[in-house]
Amino acid sequence: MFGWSKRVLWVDLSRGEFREWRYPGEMARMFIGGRGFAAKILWDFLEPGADPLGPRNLFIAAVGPLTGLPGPNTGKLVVAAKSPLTGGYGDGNIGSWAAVQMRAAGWDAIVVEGVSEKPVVLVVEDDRAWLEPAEDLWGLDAFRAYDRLVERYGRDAGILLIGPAGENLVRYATVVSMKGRAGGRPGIGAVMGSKRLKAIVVRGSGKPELFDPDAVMKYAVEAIREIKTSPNYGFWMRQGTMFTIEWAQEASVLPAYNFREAVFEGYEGISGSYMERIEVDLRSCPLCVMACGHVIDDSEGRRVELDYENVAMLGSNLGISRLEEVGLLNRLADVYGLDTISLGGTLGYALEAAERGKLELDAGWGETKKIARLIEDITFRRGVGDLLAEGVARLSQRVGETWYAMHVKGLEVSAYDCRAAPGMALAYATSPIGAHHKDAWMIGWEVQHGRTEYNREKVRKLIWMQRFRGGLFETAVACRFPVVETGLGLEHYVRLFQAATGLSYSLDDIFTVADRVYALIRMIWVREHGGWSIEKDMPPERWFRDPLTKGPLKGAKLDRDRFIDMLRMYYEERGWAPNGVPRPDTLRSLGLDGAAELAEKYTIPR
Ligand code: PTT
Repeated sequence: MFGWSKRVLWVDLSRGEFREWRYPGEMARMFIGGRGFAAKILWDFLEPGADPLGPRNLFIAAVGPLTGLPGPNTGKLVVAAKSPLTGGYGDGNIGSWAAVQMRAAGWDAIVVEGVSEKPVVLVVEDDRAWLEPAEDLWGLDAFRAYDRLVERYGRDAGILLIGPAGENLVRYATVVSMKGRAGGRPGIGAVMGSKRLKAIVVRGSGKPELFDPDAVMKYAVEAIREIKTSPNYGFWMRQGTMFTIEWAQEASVLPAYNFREAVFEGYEGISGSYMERIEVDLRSCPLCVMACGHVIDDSEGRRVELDYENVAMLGSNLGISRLEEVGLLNRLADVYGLDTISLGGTLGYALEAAERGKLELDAGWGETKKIARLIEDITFRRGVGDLLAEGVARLSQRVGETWYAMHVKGLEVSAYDCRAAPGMALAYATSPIGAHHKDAWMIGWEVQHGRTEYNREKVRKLIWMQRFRGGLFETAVACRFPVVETGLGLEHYVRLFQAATGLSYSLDDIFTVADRVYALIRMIWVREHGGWSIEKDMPPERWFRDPLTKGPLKGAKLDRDRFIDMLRMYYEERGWAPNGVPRPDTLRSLGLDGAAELAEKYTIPR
């Protein structure tokens, strides 16, 4: 079988045991890799009800058949586990040399279970794997630890690691890579921390076996040429995702003051245009031709890589209008290993609760230095920081006011206000990990094609996005930016997939895999929750309750009944029951017979 090594490295930290699992070819054909493998492994091997921060949870790093190919932008891997933040399925997609090295070492996935007695580094070199003590690294921030690991294992080593937030089990701690790449928003870094796994270091000397290597090279070169000649390429290279600040302000979707408003008076100071003036460097993931890592010096004169989500959630959402100051908060998140989006959502809620007299906090809107101190308190779980380390859902329950806690299923929403964007609200509601934008960036489409409609056209568009963004890119595992930012056609990926694997899958076949993966992930949530109901998929109450009071969309809010109608349409289109559980016949038609048996118990009649 080409395109896959068909080998998973399985590590039990409690026993100090390693084994190679040669999985059946059927698994590759049905789930492709990345998120698909993570879902399949969690479904088959995770003990239902396992404590996400206990020994039975499984940490998974998985590549796909496109990972590490000559291009375009294939230096990516998926990290996944049962999430300590949401209690459901959690994953993230991270740019890392570890992705390229895993393929060179011939592992399609690494699964880690158990808990080590002492902090360790898992070292993988081709076929061999072993543990090394990491007491000297434990407690170090992610950048210092990264430098030490590079000294020890070499510049070309693939390294995934955690910062102190992961060690201290902050529920939205991420996995970090390459000083400024972070992935696994729903606390996948905390899962590593709970296992006392400070880092994974991978090196390989081989090459993935491909069906037609010449065709792979030819298609990769063609795709790269098309990206570089796209009309948007020049602007993209200048601003990357940071162009979105000005766009979001204009479209009235930029989160401000914990999503109280969707325009921000100080947006110019945190914009992509301002960034262009102070930029000092540009960084990228391995094998990337679209470098999105725009680097500035923060207010303390230290280098930091910026992205729209980080800047909106730690900038306008907290009332901060100086990019260098936002950069400081962004850098703290990177060195401590905290997810910027969940951090911004949790801090935003805390500032608002404090303003309302419901929480004692020594910080207010725009007070960067005090907020920076709070971020340290969160990381080390000191004082009120310990409560904020639990994420916004738990925090809001403790405070006793939940309607302005901006999350879905416990995952804080990314940086798009949805009062006048029901399609984007539906994207958050139905994302397989909680409120994240990666599976469907409906907001761009809605701003162009109509914001007020709640209709089936939007539902279908959303599912199409989920199929290619959350399906193709998260299972075959490559960066989606070439398609979504420069308009590269999806057919490039189908050709690459065919040339790499020898399987004659069409785009529709890949979309069927995507549907299978979505249904299985939903069944993981159903199994963990002991059933499902439509309320669990609802967006934050604030968007239904508090209209915007400023900007061109003043007065806008979501309509609950019409939103519920649209959510039901979504279930229908996916072949799921009105309570959001996939129907047994849908699951069987996707080859998920085991999941169908469980669904019999929880599904409700049409
Ligand atoms: C992603 C989420 C995003 S989405 C951003 S900015 W973005 C935030 N980045 C963080 C960061 O930085 N530091 C930090 N401490 N926390 C952060 N949390 C946030 O995490 C990222 C790029 C980006 S930048 C995006 S959209 C695209 N995402 C892709 C994806 O999800 N899948 C895919 N196949 N291709 C993608 N390409 C793009 O990659 P999560 P990264 Mg990310 C500093 O991790 O959990 O998926 O959440 O990983 O390597 O930094 O690449 O405007």
